Amino acid sequence: MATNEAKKKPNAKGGGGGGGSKKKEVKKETGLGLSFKKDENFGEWYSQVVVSAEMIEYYDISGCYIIRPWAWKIWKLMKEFFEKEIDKMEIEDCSFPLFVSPAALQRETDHIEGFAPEVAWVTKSGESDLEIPIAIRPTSETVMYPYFPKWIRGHRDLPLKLNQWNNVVRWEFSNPTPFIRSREFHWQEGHTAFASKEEADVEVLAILELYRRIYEEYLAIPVVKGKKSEMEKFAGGLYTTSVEAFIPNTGRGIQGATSHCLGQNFANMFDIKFEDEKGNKRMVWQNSWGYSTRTIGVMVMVHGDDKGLVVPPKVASSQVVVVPVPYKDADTQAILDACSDAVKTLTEAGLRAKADLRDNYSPGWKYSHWEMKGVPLRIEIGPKDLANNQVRAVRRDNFKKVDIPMASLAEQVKDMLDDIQKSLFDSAKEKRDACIEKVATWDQFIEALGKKKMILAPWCDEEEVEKDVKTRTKGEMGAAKTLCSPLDQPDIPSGTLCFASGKPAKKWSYWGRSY
Ligand code: 87F
Repeated sequence: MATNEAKKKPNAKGGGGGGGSKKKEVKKETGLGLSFKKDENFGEWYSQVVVSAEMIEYYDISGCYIIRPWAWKIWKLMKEFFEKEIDKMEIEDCSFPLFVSPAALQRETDHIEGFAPEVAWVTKSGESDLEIPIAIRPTSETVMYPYFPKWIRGHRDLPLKLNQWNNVVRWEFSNPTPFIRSREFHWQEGHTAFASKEEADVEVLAILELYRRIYEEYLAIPVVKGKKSEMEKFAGGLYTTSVEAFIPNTGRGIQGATSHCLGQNFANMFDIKFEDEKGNKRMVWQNSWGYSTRTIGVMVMVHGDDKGLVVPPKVASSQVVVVPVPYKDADTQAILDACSDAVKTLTEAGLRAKADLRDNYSPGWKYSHWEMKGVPLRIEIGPKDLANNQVRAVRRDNFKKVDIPMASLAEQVKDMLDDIQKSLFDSAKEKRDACIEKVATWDQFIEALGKKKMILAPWCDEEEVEKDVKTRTKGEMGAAKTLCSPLDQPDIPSGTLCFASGKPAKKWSYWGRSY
């Protein structure tokens, strides 16, 4: 992806609306079109879409972005779902500080070592140096766990299940991309402690299932649930599970969210123990899990097209936009009223609908504008529609047009939105599945990698081999690595050999380049 930040500041509006002058100037030419095509220049296309759709504004610090209401609402809708679900699991929200003391941060040495270059520090207040610099949280294990021993004494204090919605800072050096890789990002981080490994194991998968549902049911993006290799797992934990999405245009996998079983590593380091029923002191079992605003970026990449963003109805800020189409001698007021009535009907039916009644933009301009913003359904009302007591609905996903009688507006729009949600998922899945290739040998692997595939291969599960694959595939496009071993494992006939080492294969694993 191109890195020239200055280039990524397209003027989305292409001129103003002409308000203010005496004679009303109606904007006809949209000037809204994208100048890059998704299939031709994916990186530039992405940068342009997020700005033109009014999701992102670039900021004067590299890797930091303003998230505008159009994108934040998507985040909010996902959050509402997730909050309800974790509430059922009796996980409680809380808020820990943004800052970490160096002492706390460095108590956990195993995993922090590799991450150290990404930690940002506050070293000054005003002109004076701080006596002890303080770190800004990159994640909150070391912020939270020092306090767990205060709250966990006996088995009755368990499980402890906390979650926080916050922002974290990781000083990324490579290729910042809005939503996908930013220096500050928003997420939820869950941190839980149990008396037994069994309870922790159950929760890891329950949370992973919620992440799958966010992607598949809300964002209409197919994902693979899987386990990370020893090399790719969170080094501080016991094992890591993830949901993995795939971007067909770039041929790259992308980690969608992670749910870790931390085992007793942190418990040992932070001395988090409890007295069991028999009076024995035991270490707790811990999990941590998170999904971030990266979800939104994956949505843009998977569904967007050459006309801009495409938002699945379940996460769309506005699911329906109603546009009046008043011809010259038409009864404009009656058309505007019909638009307001339609919005009222839809809103009362629980849908998110808006009318665009601005008189300084032409209908054509509005069509392009809302297409760019990815509104799932557009409703047009003109004189003929008014006379026939109907509206014209146009789908954003396939531009199909349907006339709907006013009398059944809400029901039919609901059905159409459900259908759009479903077909976005189906078409994304079809494209993703077409990118999956099962291979048996190294030659097949290299060939599939050249074709930007997500590769399913039998693997001996040895770290040395994984390292070897990385070295052997190094190049301009980045090395291939394991994305995950799917939880849902195909049969592995006896005698199957590892594609890379020729040793007996232990499991199927997805491989590919990744974000
Ligand atoms: C960067 C700097 C310092 C990732 C980092 O995945 C520390 C870290 O610990 C770090 N980048 N990680 C791993 C985060 C693990 C875990 N934390 C809670 C999650 C989900 C939410």
